[in-house]
Amino acid sequence: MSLMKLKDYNTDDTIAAIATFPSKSALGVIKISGKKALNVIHEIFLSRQKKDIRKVKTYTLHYGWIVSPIAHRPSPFVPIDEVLVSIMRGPHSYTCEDVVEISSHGGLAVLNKILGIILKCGIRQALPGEFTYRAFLNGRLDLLQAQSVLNIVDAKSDAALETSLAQLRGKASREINEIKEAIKELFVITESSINFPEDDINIDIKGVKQKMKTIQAKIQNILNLNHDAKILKDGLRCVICGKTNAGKSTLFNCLIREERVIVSRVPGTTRDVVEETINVRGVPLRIYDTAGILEPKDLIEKKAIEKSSLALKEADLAILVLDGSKNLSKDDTFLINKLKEYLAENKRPCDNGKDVIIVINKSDLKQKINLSSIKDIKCLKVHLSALKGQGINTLEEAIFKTAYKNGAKRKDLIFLNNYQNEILKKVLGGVVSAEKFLDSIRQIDSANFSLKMSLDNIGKLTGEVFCEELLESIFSNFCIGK
Ligand SMILES: Nc1nc2c(ncn2[C@@H]2O[C@H](COP(=O)(O)OP(=O)(O)OP(=O)(O)O)[C@@H](O)[C@H]2O)c(=O)[nH]1
Ligand SMILES: [Mg+2]
Repeated sequence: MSLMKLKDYNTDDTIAAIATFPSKSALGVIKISGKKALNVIHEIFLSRQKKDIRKVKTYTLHYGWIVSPIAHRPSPFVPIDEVLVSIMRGPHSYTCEDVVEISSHGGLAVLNKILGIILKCGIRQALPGEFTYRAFLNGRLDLLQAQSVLNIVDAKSDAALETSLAQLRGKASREINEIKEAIKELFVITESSINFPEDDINIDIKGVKQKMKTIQAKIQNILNLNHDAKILKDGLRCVICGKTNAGKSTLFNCLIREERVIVSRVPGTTRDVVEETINVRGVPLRIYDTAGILEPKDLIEKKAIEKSSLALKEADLAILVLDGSKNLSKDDTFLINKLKEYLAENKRPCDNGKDVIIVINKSDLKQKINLSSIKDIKCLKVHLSALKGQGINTLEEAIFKTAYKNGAKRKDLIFLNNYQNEILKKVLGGVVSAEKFLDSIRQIDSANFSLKMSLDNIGKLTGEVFCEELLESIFSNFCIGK
């Protein structure tokens, strides 16, 4: 989809678009919005009851024919299609402008012909998301609600739909606004102290810091909710990694309940990264089997390592498979250290990084593995036998717990796009720094500045602060006609 530029969304124009999927279907809908909407429909519509469509009441439905514009109309007229026209006058319409919807027969030819006639009357074809953009500009929706409109159209499951509808009804907006008000209150407190000499500053630092902690927790909660919502929408990318012969492919087959990939005693069996999508207790899991080779002997192995590393890098969840019947090798240690690095990165404030589960496989054999070096890794550890299928339930439970940080209560989830998520992390970052600055009263102006940045960023989320990139990131992903 092409990325639209905001400057192309000229709000003075009247716009029109086919709103339904233009293919063989019973009905099709064309929408027109803007100042000229009623005049245009007057030009091209013949009401069966000979009404002047410009004068009818709002929220009314009219039967008749689409015909050539008055100036070019042959007599007797030639109908282009038999239609129903609905009239919704601004400001009580989707865009808050005058809106006309034409319900015609479905099908590419009919819809294109009607749209063509409308465009001939000096109306512009709408750009992606332009109707919703106008609804936003005219104050009917805020940006979080606009994003939810996109998610409703995109929803592929009941759960995703339920979440998006809650957001459209303003759930996320209310939470973000509460956070904004709380930050504003602290901003005002710090602002009032900036120009005073240190000794005269009389604010309850402990109380303010406590409030900052509460705000941080609330923002982190929204980031977590978005993390879960993303999983619900796009699935969780889960990579099985581990040295050769650890039993990755056996585990992969076991989880997908199919002999999908080759398993063998020969080290280096798997070369290509293989992907399957499964459902683990309601978690849509995109699961990847990877190669265990770490030192390439030829070009193919080199490629295999590259592909596996990339898959691991992009994963939301890494399952490290260790062979419990053997001592840890240097390959195991290499991978353990790599995952430790990932987990350390997660500790940065506001990060929703990679999760890790460690599987100690081959529990049906005598166990020789020394677990002391993984004792301090904070993640779930599961003993199982992929060969016998013993312990797979425990692993599935661990996947569910790790995936849904909030237990996947659908109606509580919040969908943000990547750009919104990044901005919310900046809001959090600002409050975290402000709190640190307050360790010293001398730095109260820095704390105040950090809060100002947080306020600016949260304003971008609600749409009060203009942010072109954010608007484009939302509206350019819409389809034309919405
Ligand atoms: N006893 C026992 N053997 C297992 C278990 N899981 C895997 N194996 C055996 O271990 C060997 C290697 O298994 P794979 O699943 O191919 O191992 P892999 O990690 O995919 O290996 P590469 O693809 O070479 O990286 C095979 O002979 C499997 O049958 C297990 O739980 N118990
Ligand atoms: Mg394999």
